[in-house]
Amino acid sequence: MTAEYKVNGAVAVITLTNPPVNGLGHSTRAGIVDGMKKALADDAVKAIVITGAGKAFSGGADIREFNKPEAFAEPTLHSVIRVVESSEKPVVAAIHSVAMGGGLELALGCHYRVAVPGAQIALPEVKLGILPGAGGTQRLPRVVGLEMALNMIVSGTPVMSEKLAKTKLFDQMIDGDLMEGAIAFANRVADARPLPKVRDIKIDYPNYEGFLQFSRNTVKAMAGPYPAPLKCVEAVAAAVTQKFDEGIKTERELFLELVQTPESKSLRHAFFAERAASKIPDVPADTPMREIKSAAVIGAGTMGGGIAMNFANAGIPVKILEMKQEALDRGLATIRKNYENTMKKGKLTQEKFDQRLGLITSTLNYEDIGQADIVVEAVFEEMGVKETVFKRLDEVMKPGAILASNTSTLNVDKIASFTKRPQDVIGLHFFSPANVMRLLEIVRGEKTGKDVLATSMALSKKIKKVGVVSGVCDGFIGNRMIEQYSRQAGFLLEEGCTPEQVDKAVEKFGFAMGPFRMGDLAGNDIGWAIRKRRYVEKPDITYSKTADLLCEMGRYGQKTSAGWYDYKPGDRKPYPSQLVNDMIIKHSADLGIERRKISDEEIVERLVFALVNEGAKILEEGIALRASDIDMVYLTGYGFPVFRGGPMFYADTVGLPNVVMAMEKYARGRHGEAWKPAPLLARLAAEGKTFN
Ligand code: 3H9
Repeated sequence: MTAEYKVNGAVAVITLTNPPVNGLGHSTRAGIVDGMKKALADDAVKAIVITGAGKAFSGGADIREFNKPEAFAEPTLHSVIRVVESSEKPVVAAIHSVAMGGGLELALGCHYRVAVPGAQIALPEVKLGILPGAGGTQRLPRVVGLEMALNMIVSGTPVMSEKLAKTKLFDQMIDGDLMEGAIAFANRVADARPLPKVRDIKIDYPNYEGFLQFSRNTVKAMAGPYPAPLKCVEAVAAAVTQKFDEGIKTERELFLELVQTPESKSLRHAFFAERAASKIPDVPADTPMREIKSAAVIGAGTMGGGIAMNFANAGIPVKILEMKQEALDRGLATIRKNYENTMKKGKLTQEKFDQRLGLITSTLNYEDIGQADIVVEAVFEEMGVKETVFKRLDEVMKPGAILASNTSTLNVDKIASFTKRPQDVIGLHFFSPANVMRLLEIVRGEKTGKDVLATSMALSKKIKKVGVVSGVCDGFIGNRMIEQYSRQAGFLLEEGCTPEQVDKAVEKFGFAMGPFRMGDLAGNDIGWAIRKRRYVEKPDITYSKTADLLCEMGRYGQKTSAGWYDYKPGDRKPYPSQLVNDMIIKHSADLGIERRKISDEEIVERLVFALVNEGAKILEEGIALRASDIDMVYLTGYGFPVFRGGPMFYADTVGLPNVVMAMEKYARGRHGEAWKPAPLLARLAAEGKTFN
């Protein structure tokens, strides 16, 4: 059992011992009940304290048990809370670090709660697409009030314990040693009777109907495709409109409804995928790491500037190197402006602004960056340019420095071969805008040292990115897949779609942005340069020529105020372009294609299944370690809808045989060769299996 029982004078202490965060899995639940039984049977015990070992009071239900029979095995969390609440001896929750979800619900079932300042208090279930299912929606409003509870439950955001010190949630804040304080408190209340129960507190909120209606309207407008937030409001409403036991029943019904929704399954998948991504099978957690106390960035362009901001935001001093003073000044001015904008939005204090800018210095001289622990190159995407830079870095960087390239497509092994220390070279592929996007593709070269990989992984966490490891291939995980998606988008134009129709269909599916709006934002000339390279290197790959024709018209996107769409000066809103649509129609005619009406369903299937098929190849080749890593790349770097869990998870939900069937249908159309199912996909579909 993962709970420990000890007696300290007249006080029994039950300590949850289920690392990493004392999730309330079956063996922990059983351990609590066991401890309660011992304490109740021991006449010398007058009061009971429940606490958590290590870095949490409790992070809530053990999410590793979700979808497993243990989750529903007795004692359930409900039963545990019933035992605690109905105990004849007072039970005190001693809270530190984290009390979340089921952990907070357990504490709310105790007669008293004491806490240290700085503990994170939350009911974050909504973030997993569910709601608190062990009484949280009924008990929290009774102690912190209707409004505060509703906010906490609908947003899932943690509140620091000291902010709740004056509410009925806590009976005492403890400044010194928590256990000493908790045991002293327990001794003090040992004889107090009757024992207070949160369930007996009356919620006092005149005109609660008006407030609840207002909340329903606001939450409905903000929830988008997610069903959980509105159900949270319904559950909290039951705390005011129904008797306690009825409210618990309502909460239970809503909880069970939500657990089954595809949105919740996707959110839970994303939660695990994010944590799984940091695990590299042959790089154990105890791999020695290099110290990163300073950084350098080569290139003060959009990418270089964004990367430098990441280091500064994490408190790591960073030096930016450029070739010309002009470029350096421009880059630094952009960084300053970005921080100023954040400050204007109230998200950065003047002090932090000064501190961050103070951490960013600049130079025109390679010798000045030699002592940095890590250098990230963000120069022009061309092997010759990379060669010059890496040869120079090899000369100036101190031994043991990590040499990283921000390349988005080029061969990292080749880049490493320009140095005499390939073990120190790694790809760190940031996504634009680099100071905002959460994804960091960590490209492991053939000779990359395990310590360099482990350090890069830890660094990604430090700079608040989701690091996903990719092997070396053209485009790595994300861009190699997006190429297939973009190819289909181009073919759709030739066959009958407009850019607007494709974008709308994909955005309705949930993508943050369709492929053509995305192209205009990123710059259509980037894809053009890549295709020109492909025409030489891989002449048998076919692309629609529409994108080349667009670039030949000088329509590179927002930066030229014209791309797939028209733009007005100073306005990022896309307006459908007659000129572009005429170009597309003429191109279809030149190819002898009779344009047809294409359904949104076909658009989405062709774009998303093209991602899935390439993802399957990437997985089989070992470029990605696991299907969920591919999902993470798309959720955090490419705006794939989180409520669909990522392309591979989505394919699993659609059913792989159905995906293959759709592909066979498209294989009978134009460019049918693109639709040959990847061997792994075909095999899993035939065996009735899934990617994840
Ligand atoms: C619930 O309670 C339902 C009930 O209402 C109803 C029941 C009937 N269980 O995030 P980190 C692991 S729903 C098991 O990197 P941090 C995590 O996988 C639950 N494991 O650390 C990782 O493992 P590994 C509601 C969990 O310090 C390790 O802990 N609760 C759980 O940045 C470290 O995680 C939540 O939604 C868990 N509940 O943040 C809480 N939580 O090292 C979600 C985490 O092997 N959790 N792990 O990769 C969090 O928000 C953060 O993890 C937390 C720690 C703040 C706790």
